[in-house]
Amino acid sequence: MRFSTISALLCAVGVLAAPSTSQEANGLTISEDGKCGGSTGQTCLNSYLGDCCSKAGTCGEGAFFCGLGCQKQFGGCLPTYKGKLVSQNGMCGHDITCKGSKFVMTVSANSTTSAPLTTAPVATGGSASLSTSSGKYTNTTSSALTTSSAAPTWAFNNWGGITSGHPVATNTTACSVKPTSTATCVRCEGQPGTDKYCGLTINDDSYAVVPKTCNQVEFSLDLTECVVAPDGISRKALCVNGQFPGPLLEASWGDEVIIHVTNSMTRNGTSIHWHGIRQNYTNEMDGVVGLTQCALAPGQSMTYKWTAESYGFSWYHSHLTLQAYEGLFGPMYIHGPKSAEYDVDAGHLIINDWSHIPVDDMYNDAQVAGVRTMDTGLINGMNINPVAKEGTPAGQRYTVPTEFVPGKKYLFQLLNSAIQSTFKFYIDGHKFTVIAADFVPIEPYETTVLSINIGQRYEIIVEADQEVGDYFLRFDNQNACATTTNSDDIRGIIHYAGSPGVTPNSTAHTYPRKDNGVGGILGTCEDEPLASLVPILKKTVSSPHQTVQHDVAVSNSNGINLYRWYLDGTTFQSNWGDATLYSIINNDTIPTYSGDLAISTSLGEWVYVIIESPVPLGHPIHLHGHDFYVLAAGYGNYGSGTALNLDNPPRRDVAFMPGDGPTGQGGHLVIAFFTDNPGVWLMHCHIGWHVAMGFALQFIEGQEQIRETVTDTCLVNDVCATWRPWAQEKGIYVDDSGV
Ligand SMILES: *[C@@H]1O[C@H](CO)[C@@H](O)[C@H](O)[C@H]1NC(C)=O
Ligand SMILES: *[C@@H]1O[C@H](CO)[C@@H](O)[C@H](O)[C@H]1NC(C)=O
Ligand SMILES: *[C@@H]1O[C@H](CO)[C@@H](O)[C@H](O)[C@H]1NC(C)=O
Ligand SMILES: *[C@@H]1O[C@H](CO)[C@@H](O)[C@H](O)[C@H]1NC(C)=O
Ligand SMILES: *[C@@H]1O[C@H](CO)[C@@H](O)[C@H](O)[C@H]1NC(C)=O
Ligand SMILES: *[C@@H]1O[C@H](CO)[C@@H](O)[C@H](O)[C@H]1NC(C)=O
Ligand SMILES: *[C@@H]1O[C@H](CO)[C@@H](O)[C@H](O)[C@H]1NC(C)=O
Ligand SMILES: [Cu+2]
Repeated sequence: MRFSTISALLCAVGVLAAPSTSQEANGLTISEDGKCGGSTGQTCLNSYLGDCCSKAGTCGEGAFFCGLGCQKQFGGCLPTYKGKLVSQNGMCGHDITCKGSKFVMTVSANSTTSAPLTTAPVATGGSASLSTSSGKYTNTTSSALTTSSAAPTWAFNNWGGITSGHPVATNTTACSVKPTSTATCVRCEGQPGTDKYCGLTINDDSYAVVPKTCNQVEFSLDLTECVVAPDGISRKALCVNGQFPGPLLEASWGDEVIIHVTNSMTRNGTSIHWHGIRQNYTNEMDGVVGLTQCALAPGQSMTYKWTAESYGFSWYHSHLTLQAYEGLFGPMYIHGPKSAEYDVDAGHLIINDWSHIPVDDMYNDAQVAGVRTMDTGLINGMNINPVAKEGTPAGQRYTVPTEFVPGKKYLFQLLNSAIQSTFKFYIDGHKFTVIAADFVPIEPYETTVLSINIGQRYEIIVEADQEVGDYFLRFDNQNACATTTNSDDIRGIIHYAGSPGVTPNSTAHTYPRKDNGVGGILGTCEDEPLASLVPILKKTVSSPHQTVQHDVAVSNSNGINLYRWYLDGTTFQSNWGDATLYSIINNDTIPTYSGDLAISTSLGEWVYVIIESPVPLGHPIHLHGHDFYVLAAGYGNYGSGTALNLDNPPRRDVAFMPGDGPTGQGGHLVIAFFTDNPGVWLMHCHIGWHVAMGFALQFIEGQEQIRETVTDTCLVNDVCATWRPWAQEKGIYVDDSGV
C-alpha cells in the first residue's frame, strides 16, 4: 500500500477520534505491537502508539509516521517541488524535499561535528535524520536504536522489563495505611496579626515563617490531547482543562494548595511540576518524573498538596519529555505583599515561542542539528499570523482587558514559558518599574526594556503616563540564541480609556540590537543586570562547605550520532519507572542512571555550583527546592579572579549562564544555595531541547532525613506500581534524559 494513501485515509478519519474500546477499527484489527499496513493487515487507528501507519509499516504520530500530507488539517499545508513536498520543518528525505525550503540542503552522511550550535542551525542528514524518528513510538528493542554498543551511557532504558541497571525496590509494604491528620489548624496562631497574612509583611523572612492562614484551595487539572489554533493555524497540542495555556491557579501566601491531576492523554505518562515552589519538606509533591515520582499513567489521577511558602507569579508544567511545550502548562499566582504600590492588577503576560508543527516532531532534528527555528511567539496563547493566506484565519493579538486611565498604575506579571527563546519586553512609549524577580520581591527599579529568559518571571508596574491612545506591548525574540521566523511581530495591545481603540501605530523603543549583516535581527540574549535585582529581604552568603563545578559540553560523538549535553562527560539519565525518591523510600538507595550526576549534600551547608562552557550558547539554569543566590555570571570561564557577590546577591530560581553565538563567547554562572530542605532536587537548563538531551543533574539533599519527610509514601509507591505494568505492557521506554 502506498504511504500517501494510508496517511490520507487515516487523516480523513481524524487522529483525534476518541480511543475505541473495541479491538477493531474500519474492519481492521487495531495494532497492538506497533506493526501496521498491508503485510499485517493491522490498522494504527486508535492504537496507543499513534494513529498513522508509516511507510515502514509502523504505527506512530507526527510527520514521520503520518507524512506531511497528514499535517493538512493541523496546519502546515505545503507547496510542492517537482512533485515532492517542500519541508517546513527541516526534515528532508523520502517524499520531502529541502529544495525551496527555508532550510539549506546539506546532506552529510557523517554528521560527527560537535558544536558550535549557534544561530539558525540547518538540518543535516537526509533520510538519516528521519530514521532516528522511530523513538518511543515503536516496539523496537533498544539495541535496534543504538548504532554502537561502545557508549553505555546511551543504552536506552528499556524499563518496561527493567532487566538491567538498578534493581528496583519492591518492598512497599511500608505504606499499607494512608496517614490521617488530626491536628486542627488555628488561624494566625502565634503570629503577629490577624489580617490576610497574619501580620507578616514583605520584610519577614519567608524562608523561616509563613502565615498560618488555615486556608485550603483546591483545583482539578485534566490533561488532554487537543487541537488549538492560537494564531489561526490549527495543530495538535496538549491542553489543561481544555485550555491552552492552562487555567490560572490562584492562592495566597500561606495557603495549602491541593491539586488533583488526571492524565487523560491516551498514550503518554506525565507529571506536573510547580515551578519555584520550594516544597519545604514535601519533596514528593515536586512533580519530577524519575526523581520525585514515577510517571502518572494514562487514565490515572494523583493529588499534589503543598504549602505556598513563597509568593508571587509562576507557572506549573509537565516535567516529562517536551509536553510542557506542547501545551501542558499554565499560570500560577500566589498573592502576597508587594514592594511598591499600584492601583489595578492588569493580569499576566505569558510569552512562549510556537511552531506550527508539534515540538515532538522537531525533536529529532534538534538532536541532529541543535536549536530549531520556531514560527512565532504567543502572548497569553495568542498572536496574529502574518503568513495567513487570503480567506484563512489569521489569529488575533492579545489585548489587555483593563483599559488604562491616565495617572493610574497597573501591575502585570510576566512569564517566559518558551522551549528555546529569550525575549525583550517593552511597551511602546512607556517605562515601567520592576518589583519582583521570580518569587523574590526586589527594590523597585525603572527600565524601558526588560530581558526575560525561560522560566523567569517578573512583576512590573506601569504608570499610564502617556497620551491617551493605543499602544503595542512587545516581546522581541532575540535571535542571537534561538531564531523565530516571526521574531519581531510578537505583540499585544493596550488601549487607554477613550482612545480610538484601533490597532496601534505606536513606535517601538529602540535599544542596542545587533543585526546579522543581512537585515536580520540578532539581538542579545542576557539577563537583567544583576546589580538591578536587589532582594528586599537581605541575605548574605557564607563560604562554601561544598563546591560543585561542571564544565558543560555538547557532542554527538556518542554512538547514536545525536547531540547530547554533557556535564564533565556525563549526560543526565533518569528512569520514569524507578524514581530516586521511590528508591530512597523503599530501599534507601540512589538509582545510578545518572551516574555521578546524583550529588549528595548534607543539611545545613552552603553549596556553590559553578557551571561553565566554551559553547557559545546561553542557558537558563533552574534549581528545584530552593531560591538560589546568583554570585557571578559572565562571558568566558570562571577563574580565581572571578568576583563573587556574597552580600545580598540576586536571589531567584532561574538565572542565565551567558553565551553568545554571534561573538563565539561561552560563559559561566556561579550560584549558591543553603541545604535546609531534605529531598531530591533537579537542577537543569530550562531550554526544552537541552534538558531532554541531558543538561541536568540531581542533588540528594540530606539523604538520611528524606524518608521521614515523606508523609504519604503510599502516593509515591502507588504511582510507580501503576505505571510499571502499563509501561511494560505498552513497551514504553525512555529515549531522552527522562526529565
Ligand atoms: C514488544 O516486543 C517484545 C519483544 O519483541 C515483545 O515481547 C512484547 O510483547 C512487545 N510488546 C508489545 C506491546 O507488543
Ligand atoms: C566523511 O568523513 C570522512 C573523513 O572525515 C570524509 O573523507 C568523507 O568525505 C566524509 N563523507 C561525507 C559524505 O561527508
Ligand atoms: C536494596 O539495597 C541493597 C543495598 O543496600 C541492595 O543490595 C539490594 O539489591 C536492594 N534491593 C532492591 C530490591 O532494590
Ligand atoms: C519492608 O519494609 C519494612 C518497612 O520499611 C521493613 O520493616 C521490612 O523489614 C521490609 N521487608 C523486607 C523483606 O525487606
Ligand atoms: C519547613 O519545614 C520544616 C519541617 O516541617 C519546618 O520546621 C519549617 O518551619 C518549614 N519552613 C517554613 C518556612 O515553613
Ligand atoms: C506522546 O509523547 C510523544 C513523545 O513525547 C509525543 O510525540 C506525542 O505527541 C505524545 N502524544 C500524545 C497524544 O500526547
Ligand atoms: C497614529 O494614530 C493616531 C490616532 O490613533 C493619529 O492621530 C496619528 O496621526 C497616527 N500617527 C501616525 C504616524 O500615523
Ligand atoms: Cu541549555
